[in-house]
Amino acid sequence: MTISKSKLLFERAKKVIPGGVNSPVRAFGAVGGWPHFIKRAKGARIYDVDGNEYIDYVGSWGPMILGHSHPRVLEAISKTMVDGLSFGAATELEVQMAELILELVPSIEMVRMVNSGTEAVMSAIRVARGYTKREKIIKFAGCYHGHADSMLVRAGSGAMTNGIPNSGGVTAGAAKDTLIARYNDIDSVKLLFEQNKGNVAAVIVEPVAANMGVVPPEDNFLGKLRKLCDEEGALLIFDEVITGFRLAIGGAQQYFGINADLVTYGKIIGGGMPVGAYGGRREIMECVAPVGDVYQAGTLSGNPLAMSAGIVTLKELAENPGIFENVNRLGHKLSEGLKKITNNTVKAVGSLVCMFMTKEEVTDYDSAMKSDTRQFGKCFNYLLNNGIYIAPSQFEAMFISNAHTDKDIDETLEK
Ligand code: KE4
Repeated sequence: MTISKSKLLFERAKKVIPGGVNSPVRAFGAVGGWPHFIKRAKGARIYDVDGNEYIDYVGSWGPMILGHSHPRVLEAISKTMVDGLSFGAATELEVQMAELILELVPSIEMVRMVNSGTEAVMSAIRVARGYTKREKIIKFAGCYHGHADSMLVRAGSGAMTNGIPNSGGVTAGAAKDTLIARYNDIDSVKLLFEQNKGNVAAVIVEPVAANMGVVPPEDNFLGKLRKLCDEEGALLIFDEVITGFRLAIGGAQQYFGINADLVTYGKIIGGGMPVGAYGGRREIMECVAPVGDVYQAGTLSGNPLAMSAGIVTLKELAENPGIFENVNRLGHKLSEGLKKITNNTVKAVGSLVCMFMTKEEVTDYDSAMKSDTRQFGKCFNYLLNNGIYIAPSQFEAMFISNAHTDKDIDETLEK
């Protein structure tokens, strides 16, 4: 396997981009070596600049549930682009996207498009505070909700991977209204509510924690959060940037049968283009400017090109419910196969899979942190050198797409 072009590109990149990457976890810092620069992708496979081919279990961190370069998505983009890329003005495509999301997710009565999951989360938090007139937000250690200041407190994903769960540059003032609970521990949430009586605007949760590895909710954790928020007059925010339109067409709300007050989206709803969204009940969303006084804006929000890619992605999923059965079945096949060949802890929910380098149970940040990240690095590089591309971090998920086949899973397990 030749990787000389990637190494040269990485040396060039480090001179002009911090760490040579536009998102930290891509730098392979946690696994050693250097990032393999990707040239193209098709279906479940990616190809680096040295011509190496990999079965791709990152899928751009979730968006590529249909597989890379899906013909219907490419066709939609090519048809839209000839009429212009972005106008900064209202377009029919934005209305179509909003109507489609409302059709697919009954709990949502209004939705606003933004350009990333981070924007969706920071906007939803602002709306929750504006609607409730309260200040505090409860999040969970190890959950990652993008890089807005107030969310970089005990954050997961790259923050956890790079050992900076509490980021530099985030002031005490920015973080003081963020309260940290333990995932799967409802008592830790109750305590925070008691200590901040009447001042918790919202609880934000990944319905399936997928940024500390994959950690499923247990013992009706989400149902208990729903009940507690109702009792305390706080909003429940499901951060479905990963789970949205992945676990089911209605996302985690459908999969677990629990409705949140606000939901954030990203990844899949852009079909690979930069798109985020947040939505919820009309009475809450009408707090958002220009109707209400909660300001949020964006130059490229709802731009036609991204909308066209997102719309056909959601339509493809809605018109082919067998996609969810297939990706969830393949996720089960992979996780059960991993359990047979290793006595490490393996967790999976639908098409999200993670093998932890620990034999102990993993239910939250502290137990996930017991994973042997050096061992993970060895596993990562062995797989990479054998044509399997997983996230360069123990604290991420393996994402399965509809382009993956049983043969891909068998090939992966045989490595
Ligand atoms: P973006 O701003 O990266 O589009 O979305 C932030 C975000 C919000 N909420 C959840 C649950 C997320 O998982 C994310 C982003 N996910 C990571 C991967 N775990 C993005 C990859 C990266 O940061 O490079």
